[in-house]
Amino acid sequence: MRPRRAYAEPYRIKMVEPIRLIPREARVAAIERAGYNVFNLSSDDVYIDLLTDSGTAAMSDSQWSALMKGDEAYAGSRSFHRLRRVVSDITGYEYVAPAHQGRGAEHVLMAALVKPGQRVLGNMHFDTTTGHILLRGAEPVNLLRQEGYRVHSDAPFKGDIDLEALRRELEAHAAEGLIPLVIMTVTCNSNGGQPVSMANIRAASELAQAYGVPFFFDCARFAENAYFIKEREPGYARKSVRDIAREMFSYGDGCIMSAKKDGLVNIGGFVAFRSEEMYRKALEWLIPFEGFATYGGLSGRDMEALAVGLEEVLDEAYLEDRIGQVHYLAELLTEQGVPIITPAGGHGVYVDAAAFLPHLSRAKFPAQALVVELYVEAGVRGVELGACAFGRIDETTGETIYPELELVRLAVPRRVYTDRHMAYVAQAFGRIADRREGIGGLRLVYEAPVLRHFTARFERL
Ligand code: PLI
Repeated sequence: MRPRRAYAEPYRIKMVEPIRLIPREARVAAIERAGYNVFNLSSDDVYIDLLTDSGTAAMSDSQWSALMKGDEAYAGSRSFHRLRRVVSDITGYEYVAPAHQGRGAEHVLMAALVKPGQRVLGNMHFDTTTGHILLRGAEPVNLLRQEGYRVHSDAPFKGDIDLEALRRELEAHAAEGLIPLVIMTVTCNSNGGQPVSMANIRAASELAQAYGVPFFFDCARFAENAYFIKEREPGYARKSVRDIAREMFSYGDGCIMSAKKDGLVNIGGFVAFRSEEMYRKALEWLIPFEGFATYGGLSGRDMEALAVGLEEVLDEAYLEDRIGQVHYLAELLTEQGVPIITPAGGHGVYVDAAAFLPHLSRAKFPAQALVVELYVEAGVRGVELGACAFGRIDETTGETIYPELELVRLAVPRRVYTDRHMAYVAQAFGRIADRREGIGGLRLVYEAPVLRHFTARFERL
C-alpha cells in the first residue's frame, strides 16, 4: 500500500524563504491573542504551516519564467489559448473558462446548471461546493460508500461513490428533472484525500448517462488520484499517469478545478465542458462574476504559470515524491502511536483527535485543543475538522449535533517542506503524546452564523 519512493526529492532548491520558530512564551501569547484559533495567527508566528495544501505550492523555475510571457490582453490573450490547449489535451474538454479559484468555478457551474429544489449528487462534496449548491436553493447529496467513513481501513479507494445509492437516487428523481448533475470529487478531500477508482468512475458515469444526467469532476487533485489508480488498481501499473487522467476525464461531461492544488499555482481555477451549449450558459455567469471568457479573474501570467503547472503535476517522479512524503509523515506519526485515518490520502494526514485525547468530550473541542497544543509545542499549524468546523445547533432542540469524526488535518504543501520538516512534526506529536492526559479542553466564546471555524474564538477551560 505504501507508495514507492525510490529516490531523493526530484528537485533541488534554488531559492529559499526563511522561517523561524518564535520562543514558546511568544507562541503561548500569540495563540491566546488569536482566541485559540489558528486562522487568527499571523503566518510570521508559524514555523511549519500545514493549514492547507491549497495555494501553498512552490512554483518551479519553468513556472517563474513562464510568468514573464504572460499576455495581459483583456480579450483573446495568448496565455489563455495556451492554458486552454493544455487543459483540453489532459481532459479532452474543448470549452475552457478560467476562474479566479475553485469556488469561482463552482459558482459559475452551479449557476448555469442548478435550480432550486434540485439534488446535486456526489461522492462527497467539498464545503465550498456544498455552499454553492445550497446558495442555488438545491440539496447537496453525499453518496460516499460506507467504507469511506471508517477511520481504520485498508480499502484502496475510500473515495468511491456507493453505486447502489447513486442508482436509487437517479431512479427516484432523474425522471422528474430533479438531478441536474453528478459531481465526483477526486481525490475526496472531506474524508482524508482518498482516491476514487477508475472502475467506480466508469460505473458511476455509465449510470448517470443511462439516466441522462451530466457527470462532472471536481478535479482539484486529479493527478494525485490518477497516481493512486496507477499504484493500486489492477491493469493500470504500466499506463502513464497522463493516460490514466485522460481516461478518467473521458467518462465525464466536464470539470471544475481549484488549480491551487494540482495546478501547482498559488491562485487560479477553471471550469471546462464537452458541450458548447453548457459552456455558453456558463459564460452568462462567468463574465459578470469572474471576468471575460479569456481571463476569468486571472492575469495572463497566472494562466501561463498554470499551463506549466498542469504539465509538471503529471510528472511521475514528482507524484512519487509528493504522495511518498505524505505517507512518510503518516508512518512517522504511527510510530509515535498517533491514531490517524488509514490508509493516508494524497495531500495530508488526518489525526483522529477523539482517539488521541479520549478524556475530552466532544463539547470540549478535542481536535481544536490538539491543534492549539501542536502550535504551542512546536509552532506547527494544522487545522481542526471536527466539532467546531462541522458541528451545528439543532434549531428545534437547541442541542449540538456533532460530526461523525473529530480530526486534525496536517495538509502538506507541494514541493515546500523537506522530510526533516516532516520528522520535526512527528517528534512534536511524540512529545505531546507523552503528556496528553494533562491537555485541557476549550470553550467556544464567539461564533459566526456560517462557516464558524474561520473566525471562532475560544477560551481555555
Ligand atoms: O479554495 P478554492 O476556492 O480554490 O477551491 C475550493 C475547493 C473545491 N474542491 C475541493 C475538493 C477543495 O479541496 C477545495 C478547496 N480546498 C481547500 C481550501 C482545502 O484547504 O482543502
